[in-house]
Amino acid sequence: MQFKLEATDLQSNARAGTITTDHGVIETPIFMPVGTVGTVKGVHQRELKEDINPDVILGNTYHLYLRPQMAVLEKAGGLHKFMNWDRNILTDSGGYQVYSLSANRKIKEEGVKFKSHIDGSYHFFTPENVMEIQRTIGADIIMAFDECAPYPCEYNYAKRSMHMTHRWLDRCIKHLEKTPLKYGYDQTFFPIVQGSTYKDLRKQSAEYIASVGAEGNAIGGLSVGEPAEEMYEMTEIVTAILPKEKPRYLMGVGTPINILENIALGIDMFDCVMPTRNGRNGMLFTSEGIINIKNKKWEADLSAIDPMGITWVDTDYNKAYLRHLFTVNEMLGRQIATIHNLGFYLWLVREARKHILTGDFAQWKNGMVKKLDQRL
Ligand code: PRF
Repeated sequence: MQFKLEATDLQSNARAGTITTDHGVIETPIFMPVGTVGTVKGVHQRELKEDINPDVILGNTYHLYLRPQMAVLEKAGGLHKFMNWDRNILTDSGGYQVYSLSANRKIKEEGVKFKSHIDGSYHFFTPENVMEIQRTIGADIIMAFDECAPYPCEYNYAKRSMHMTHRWLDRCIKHLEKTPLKYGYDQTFFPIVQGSTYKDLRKQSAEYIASVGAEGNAIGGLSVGEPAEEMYEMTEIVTAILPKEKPRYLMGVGTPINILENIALGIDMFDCVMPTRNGRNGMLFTSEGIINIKNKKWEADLSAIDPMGITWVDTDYNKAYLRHLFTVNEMLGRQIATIHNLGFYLWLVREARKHILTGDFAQWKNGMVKKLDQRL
């Protein structure tokens, strides 16, 4: 993997760059659509490519390990071939889903024993087997196995958890070194900063993560219920320490405003279920503000979904029609909303990139944040 820093904003820490892997170039800042279980829910790969056009999507170790399981992915030659996606994929390690999804889990130094949310069967994740699973899935960027501490979190728990995440990181690195690549293209490993909302822990974790010298770095444990100001404060502490010449990925963030504010703090990569999940529930992020399309207010409103027309669905369909599809519970409604929202998120980060390159990012961002906050 290669990261090239193209520009840094003068009034903020925003950066524009490119990440190049064996599956192509990723222009940063980037938003990565979430394709948890081998599909960006509700969107064909062809639509994803042609209409939304992201350079990279996300997959999930936890989900893919449970279904379709590794034997199938190995037989297919990896997730890219299995799902017919020839651009970049990043896989999360399961170090988050295992805490948020499994019915019960026991975290020990050795690893995490958990109960599948699908059939109740028991499984054990360790830093070692999670690296092997990610080799088999075959994503271009793979993540360390970490513990995402809950919020709020007692200082002593957060500290112990952070140190365990660091020890797990050492085990991930050691095991990866002796686990060969499977499919003839490279994989890049990103470690994850933790430390909850404690400044000293965040600083300590960022220093440790920076010291291992990985090709890119991630920040976890944020956007888990803490106020946005606290998240920004933690991002700022961590980005001051992580090396400038490597990409920085803020995991699971966030709203359009969260994304812009964190770009200003020096983050290059984001992912979040918000555009897809909230879209399926009728929440649209538009150039005019946030819309709940299920609201009666839109019953006879024949205006375009979003007059700015980022993707074709925005102007091919009107608000009343989309509301109707949601009212009668037709799946096309959820598909249209998903394409719209992903188109909007990708537009937003591309605009940010453009403004970083032209040098007026901070000004543009401040104007945009005001608009994004409106509810229609
Ligand atoms: N760790 C991992 N994945 C994550 C997170 C984390 O802390 C978060 C927190 N927002 C989202 N996804 N491995």
